[in-house]
Amino acid sequence: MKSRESDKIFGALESFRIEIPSWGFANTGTRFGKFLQPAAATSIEEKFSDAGQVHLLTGICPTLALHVLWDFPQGVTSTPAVEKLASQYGVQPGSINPNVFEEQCYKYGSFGNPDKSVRERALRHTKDSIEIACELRSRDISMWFADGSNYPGTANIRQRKQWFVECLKASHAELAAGQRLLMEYKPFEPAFYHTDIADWGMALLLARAAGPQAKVLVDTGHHYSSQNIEQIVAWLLSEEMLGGFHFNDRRYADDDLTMGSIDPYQVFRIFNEILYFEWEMGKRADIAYMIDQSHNLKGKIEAMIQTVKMAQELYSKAALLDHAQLAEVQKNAELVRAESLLQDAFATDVRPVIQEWRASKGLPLDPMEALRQSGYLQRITKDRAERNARSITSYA
Ligand SMILES: [Mn+2]
Repeated sequence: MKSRESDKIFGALESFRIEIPSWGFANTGTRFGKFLQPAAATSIEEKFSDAGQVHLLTGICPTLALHVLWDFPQGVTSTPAVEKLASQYGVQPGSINPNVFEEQCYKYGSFGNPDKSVRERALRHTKDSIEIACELRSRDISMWFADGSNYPGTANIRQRKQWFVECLKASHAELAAGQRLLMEYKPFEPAFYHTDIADWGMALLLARAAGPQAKVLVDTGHHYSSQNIEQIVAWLLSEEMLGGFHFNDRRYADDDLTMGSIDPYQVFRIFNEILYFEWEMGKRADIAYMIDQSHNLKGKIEAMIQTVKMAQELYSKAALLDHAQLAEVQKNAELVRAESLLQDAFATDVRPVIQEWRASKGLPLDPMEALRQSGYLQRITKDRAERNARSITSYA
């Protein structure tokens, strides 16, 4: 590889960071059941410890996304303990994820629930979550709603939209300066007739209604099959409304498979749109790159390192593209040359340069191998196996 290309990759890697989720280290499963893993994390301390390993070995995961219901059992009073764990394990609290979908009261929705007292409860939880974020100096509050309905005629869709606007405005009013409210969308599941925030257009309208610190979050698994996600990304960028990503891959629906495991070219095309935008505007796009995956079958820490490596490779490939040249051939409608620029960058093996970058940072050349050699997996398997085996789980 030419040194100019290596320089491009080094430049891109210098600032590329990706956030990992606390729930990615816990025992989770499908709706049919969980396969328990002996090394899974069952406490917030174990989640921080595992995330600390991923950051130690990759050097690019300094923050951990936290889930209010699962990681803050005592709400805001749990924050000093979380702060202590953050400094102990060298990973800072990242985005704060409220949970308004799990409790019994949310059977018919949260911000869209026809019962005012339930909407108020969901709003109170969101405000508490924002307070937690303030205490922890977390910037992003990441909102995902399971709200929707299963049968035609059972929900007043327009009324629910209005309730969402009201609750989101009230949530936005609690944000500190610099904080952001990220609005995630999803076409279906758990609701199977209508979902209140079903696509990027609805998320965009609601974000605009909520206030200037609200942006859209794109979860790559939350689209219909064959949807052109990079086009959505390009539109949100041009509207200055792209706040962040939840990366994962899919074959059928919201499968939460490992990023790039099914269609790495799609992730490359998304990164390309972002880097093309940044080149054209001469500034960085303010985007939170996050992973939203929780593996049921793969080893959790290994799966996370595999994902982070993949993200770094696909981002590096996109960074190779010569955007001045791309703009030129697009202008001249040189179709094959334009497409080939993408294909050539995608086909380039960037792994040797990434290894050089890791060496320059004193990081292990192969983080996966380093994990296997470290003895960490053996140690946590031994320490946690008994507790995990006792965790009984059943679908019905
Ligand atoms: Mn998500």
